Amino acid sequence: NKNSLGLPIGTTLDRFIKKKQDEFEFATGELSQLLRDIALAGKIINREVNKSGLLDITGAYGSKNVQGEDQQKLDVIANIRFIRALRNGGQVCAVVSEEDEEIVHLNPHCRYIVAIDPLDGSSNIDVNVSIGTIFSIYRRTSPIGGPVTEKDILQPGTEQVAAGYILYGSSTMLVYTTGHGVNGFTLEPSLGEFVLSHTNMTCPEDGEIYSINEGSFHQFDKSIQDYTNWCKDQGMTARYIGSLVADYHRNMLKGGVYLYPNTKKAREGKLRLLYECNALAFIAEQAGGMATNGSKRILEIAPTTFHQRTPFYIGSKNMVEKVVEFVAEKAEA
Ligand code: P6P
Repeated sequence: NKNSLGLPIGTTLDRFIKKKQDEFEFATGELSQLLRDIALAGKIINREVNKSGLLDITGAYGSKNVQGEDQQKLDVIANIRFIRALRNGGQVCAVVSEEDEEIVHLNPHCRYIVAIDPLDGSSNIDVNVSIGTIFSIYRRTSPIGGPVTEKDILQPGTEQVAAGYILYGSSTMLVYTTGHGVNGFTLEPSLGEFVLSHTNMTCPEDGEIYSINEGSFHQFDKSIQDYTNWCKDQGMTARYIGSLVADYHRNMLKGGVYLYPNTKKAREGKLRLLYECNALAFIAEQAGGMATNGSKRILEIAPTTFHQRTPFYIGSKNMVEKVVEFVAEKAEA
């Protein structure tokens, strides 16, 4: 089936981007080039991920990232590769990354900001479970040529010009949106090309899958405990891979809801607003789904710090609305 651009399944990412550029006047093609740069880095990481068991690049790197988590070697390699690809691609003025406490300044004469989690779910690498890259793209608000400011970085999710993820799973997929729907590309390894495989992706309004770490049940607010029990009473299916991109992608395709609530241990939740939640929230909404922190649309949260966390409920619209119902009841109670 063809998507709204009349491009058949199997079209390469390059041709798709070129066609979109013609269709949506992507200005000077800078964003197109940036998307290509990200896809290139994704192919390189894919190669590393697929060999990680053989090249002794699994296991902890001996250093800790800003989150205080042991950095897996592949985390560090992915961060280096993505930042190098963005630097060489020549479209990006600054990057905020899960792996770097401070902003990485690239070319001050460029207009795009990238927020990225180079390799999310890296604790899954050693046990060969799917992992993912998550990215958001913004236009800077400060004048080109000048220094990149905190204000450039701390933009709400509504200001994203593009967002996407790469899922290194049973196949490697790039899924992204520029605000005109969501399309999925599967890597054809023998060609080294991402080819269009999922056009105009939509998230079913309802579903039977709920994804939450029930090991933390006793740390949840009562409203989330009640919601989790309600899911069981409905006979829903529990699926939790423990890798955000993989859990999100399955729920978007099949219908479902992913919850990472605030807990006694993670008072603000665990997931990061700038380079995890905003990108998936943009994609979810473009696919007809929904993403909230329990009381507010994720995309409308005004960021105050680079690495801030947020409670995160995302997926099928009607299911997320049900979570909000339970959370709101708590608020009224
Ligand atoms: P927990 C992986 O570390 C991650 O950031 C996400 O990919 C995943 O959904 C979540 O944390 C899992 O966290 O606390 O359930 O192990």
